[in-house]
Amino acid sequence: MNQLDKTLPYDVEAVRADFPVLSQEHHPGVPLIYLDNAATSQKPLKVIEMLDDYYRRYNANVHRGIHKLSEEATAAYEQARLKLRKFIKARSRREIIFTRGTTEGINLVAQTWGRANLKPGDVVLSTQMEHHSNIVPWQMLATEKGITVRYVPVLPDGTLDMDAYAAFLRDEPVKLVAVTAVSNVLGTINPIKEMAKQAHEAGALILVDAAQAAPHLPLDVQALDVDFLVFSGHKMLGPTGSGVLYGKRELLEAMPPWMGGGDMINRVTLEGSTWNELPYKFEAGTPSIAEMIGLGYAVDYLEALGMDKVHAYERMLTEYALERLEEVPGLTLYGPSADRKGAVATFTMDGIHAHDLAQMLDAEGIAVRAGHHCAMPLHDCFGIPASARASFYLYNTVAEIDALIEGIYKAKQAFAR
Ligand code: C6P
Repeated sequence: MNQLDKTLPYDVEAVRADFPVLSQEHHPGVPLIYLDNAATSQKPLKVIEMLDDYYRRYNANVHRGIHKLSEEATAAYEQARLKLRKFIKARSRREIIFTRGTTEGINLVAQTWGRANLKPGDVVLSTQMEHHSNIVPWQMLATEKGITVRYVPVLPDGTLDMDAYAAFLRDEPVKLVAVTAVSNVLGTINPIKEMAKQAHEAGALILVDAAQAAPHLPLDVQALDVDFLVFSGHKMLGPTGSGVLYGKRELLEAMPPWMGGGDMINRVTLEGSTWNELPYKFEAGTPSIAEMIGLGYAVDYLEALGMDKVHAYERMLTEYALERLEEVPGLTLYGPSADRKGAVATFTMDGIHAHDLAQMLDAEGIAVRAGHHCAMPLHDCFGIPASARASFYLYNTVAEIDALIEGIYKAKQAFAR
């Protein structure tokens, strides 16, 4: 075993035993090495069992019934909200809006806050490293409202051009900064606290896409002083269809609702309707009940390990992976050094298309992602159509990274023939 294993902050083998999928064979006789965690994470047994228990024992709609089953489901659902509040250190449970994921959270802010507050000529300041879900909703709003979307450039080292950021805030009527905390391609950890401070000094609000941050780093929305923050449950051990929009209470109170329907109203007459209190004003219809309770269990799991430890462990893994990848002739890495990035290694190989590489790695049992990773403008910046991405999580090991490197060498040999 590698010398890194001596300094592990937790027992990785014990953690791996909690994830049934990790012990399966990917192909007959070939174990699974799952390195596509930025796309979605695997789920621990506790979350899987919780879903089973919910549907077997207390499946019911929430906030509606007065029967015991509905009360039990409602209590578990609202308990999950309290766990999520604590996880990101929000002031109040009313600031935690349950969504189906990051994409829905950003669209909610665009369609409510954006529609109500932006006027022709206003600027939404995004960045070149955003996932499409933090670009397209603003472009859609630009068409509708006559606003402009501008983008902070990415420097060759994979960090944001902070001089350009300051200049945009100084020279343009920026009303909202929409930025990712961690790039899903470069892994870059952006200086969110500083960016929030600068945005506020310029009179703008800030929305943070924490899809790649919440699973990996401790988050404190009060210390960061961000206005909105969104993330997806499925990337942090939780079920698909679960997610959170955090918003400062005074902003959420002032925003009109988005979708209309059950649960989000106070009173409905044929002449008009009034709205429910937070957070329900933004949760129309039957929500993802089992999924949100499952996300609460996922948060329990993460907190039991400790987000500081998760981050420390992943940093070790990423450092090791980058070191090993740098040694591979013909391989180009994208993004900053391990001390400034999340658990992502994105690369291209001379003479091998990313898709071919991913396919050859799959034959070795290694799951990585290839393509533009829903970040086409970022790939345009680097002048590449596609890249391969290995992304790590709390259950990956140094041995798995060694297998990845071996797999890459094998693919190189095959293509050299
Ligand atoms: N990135 C990836 O492989 P949803 O699909 O709503 O759960 O998350 C969207 C999203 C938003 N922002 C960032 C930074 C993201 O990484 C993602 C999802 C996955 O990189 C799937 S495209």
